[in-house]
Amino acid sequence: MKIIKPKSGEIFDIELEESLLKKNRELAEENKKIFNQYDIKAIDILGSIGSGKTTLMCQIVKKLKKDYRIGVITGDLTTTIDADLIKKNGAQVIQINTGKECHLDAKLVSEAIKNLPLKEIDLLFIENVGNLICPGEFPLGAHYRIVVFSCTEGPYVVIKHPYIFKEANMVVINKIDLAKNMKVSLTKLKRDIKKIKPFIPIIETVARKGKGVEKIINFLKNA
Ligand SMILES: Nc1nc2c(ncn2[C@@H]2O[C@H](COP(=O)(O)OP(=O)(O)O)[C@@H](O)[C@H]2O)c(=O)[nH]1
Ligand SMILES: [Mg+2]
Repeated sequence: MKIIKPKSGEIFDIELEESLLKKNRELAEENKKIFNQYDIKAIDILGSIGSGKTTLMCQIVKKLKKDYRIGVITGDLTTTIDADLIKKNGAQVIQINTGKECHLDAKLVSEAIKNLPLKEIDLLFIENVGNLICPGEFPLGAHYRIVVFSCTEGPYVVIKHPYIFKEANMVVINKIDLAKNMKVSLTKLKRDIKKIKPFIPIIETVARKGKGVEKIINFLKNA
């Protein structure tokens, strides 16, 4: 089959993109310095729309809030649905509405952290806009990156998005309660992930019921 792949210089905005990515990386480093200065552990949560990021966040906040002061930055195009849900569970939340942008960037996060009481936060979660492609190239300054995908995204979600998995520190396979219905093999999905990143921790969850959330928490406590 004929496959068209652009060569270097054949994509219109390549130069613009390179300087933009460089600037973003610099700002991400600035953000990380601020997190370190305030002794905050920052964790990026990435995944498609509906994969279960917010549900997981709520479960994690519920379980950790007695021991840690938690901040959350939620990215969404226009709504505050996720922010409202997470706030109810007991975290300090800042919403970023990106409008038409399909991902957060380090500049937006640097604005958000100006509005958080950093001295009163131990753990900061950053839920990105639902997307498995664009956020990959935009580090935000977090120390760890968790990629969440769900069984309802079908059997090819990993092999179709290799780059996002390369940059991850942990992968969560959510909605395993629906794996059989979706005719998705967890063994195959895990094999696909290990081919991209052999030693990455993989945690299976049913976020809606809190199943598997303890394992994520243990990883974070030991990270
Ligand atoms: N069956 C099932 N549904 C889930 C699970 N986790 C989340 N959901 C549902 O999936 C939908 C999208 O979840 P949400 O956390 O908003 O996804 P996000 O867009 O990644 O933040 C909601 O209706 C959740 O209740 C799960 O483990 N199993
Ligand atoms: Mg969400």
